[in-house]
Amino acid sequence: MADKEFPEGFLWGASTAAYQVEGGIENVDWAEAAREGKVPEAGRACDFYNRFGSDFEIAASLGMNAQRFSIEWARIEPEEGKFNEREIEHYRAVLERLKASGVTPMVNLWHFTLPLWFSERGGFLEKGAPEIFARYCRFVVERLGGYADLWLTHNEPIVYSSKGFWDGVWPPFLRNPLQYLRVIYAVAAAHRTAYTAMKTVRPSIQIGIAKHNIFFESNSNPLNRLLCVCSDWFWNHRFLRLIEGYQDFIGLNHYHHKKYGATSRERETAVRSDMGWEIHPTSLYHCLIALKRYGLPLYVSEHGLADAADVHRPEFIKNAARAVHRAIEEGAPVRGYFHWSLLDNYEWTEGFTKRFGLIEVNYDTLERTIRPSAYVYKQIIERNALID
Ligand code: IFM
Repeated sequence: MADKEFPEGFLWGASTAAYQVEGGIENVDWAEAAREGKVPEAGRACDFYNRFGSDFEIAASLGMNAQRFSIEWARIEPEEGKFNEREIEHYRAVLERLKASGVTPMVNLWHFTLPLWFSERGGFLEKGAPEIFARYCRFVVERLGGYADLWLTHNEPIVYSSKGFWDGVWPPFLRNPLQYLRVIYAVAAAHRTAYTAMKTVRPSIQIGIAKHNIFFESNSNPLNRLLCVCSDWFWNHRFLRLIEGYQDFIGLNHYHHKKYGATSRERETAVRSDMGWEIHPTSLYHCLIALKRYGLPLYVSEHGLADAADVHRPEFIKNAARAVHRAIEEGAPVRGYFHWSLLDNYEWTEGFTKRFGLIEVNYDTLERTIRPSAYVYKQIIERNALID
């Protein structure tokens, strides 16, 4: 790899998730919670379900050679055990579209939202959940496995359990430490069962999860050091250990830096996104290096920020490329980078108020406008190299 260049064939893309962009998904736990007034409505979202073709064209005009998207489980299996071939055809069209323009897909099978019939039975805490989830994954791979090599079963399992079972702000709105731990183990079991089922159908596909990891640091105080080590172990590595032997690559979703014992000056001077999250220029690099220990190919499956004014995103993207490049130089087998997100979208409890997109969406007209930062990304992609 020459000085500033990335390896040949490096994947550059963006990520989306079905419920956040597609629109018209009503038979999931989140839609039910919205009807009950507990979370904002997603409604027609970005209408990506109908506009994926033109959105992918914009992505291609920016030079992207990869896209990560998710399949909505409730579309494929609207009732338990009853599969909807028409929706399979929809996702086949999505994959055909990518294939026609030579774009590599990364397909995610579950991104937070559960079919209502499954959540009403207890979701992943239901006995038999691993088999139910694996049956769905297997069905999709039977039908669509020939279109993609890279598959994710789950997105951010620890975030899912923390928000839904500890903080109680996402469905099923519980605050129960025991259930919180149980669901983590249950989701890991579901992944293992799905992995085996998917590999049986198509041994050649590569399967991983998208793991949300945080860069933890501490000052020299021994208590803070201990907190840092424990947080790192539990948040970043416990789940990956639970699925060891059942993953062919690791997807890293990265957004946060946490320093135990940060000074008030450090806290006050930190640059923050519209979510109030600190923008740390090297945290991505540290998280990638920490994943070297697994000896698996790595993809940055999400990395981005809410920045409606697009003031921080250009430098954020340049720093992301620097972080990935440095990690590769130091031996981390990073194969691709997917920015979160391709489009502005539904940001869960924040509704449509936070803007993560390389492409701005006008929610009244659904018009798309490419943000200036997307052209910075385009330069990096076209040169397959750092730009300064
Ligand atoms: O929007 C989310 C996404 O669904 C999962 N990862 C983090 C993003 C930003 O919060």
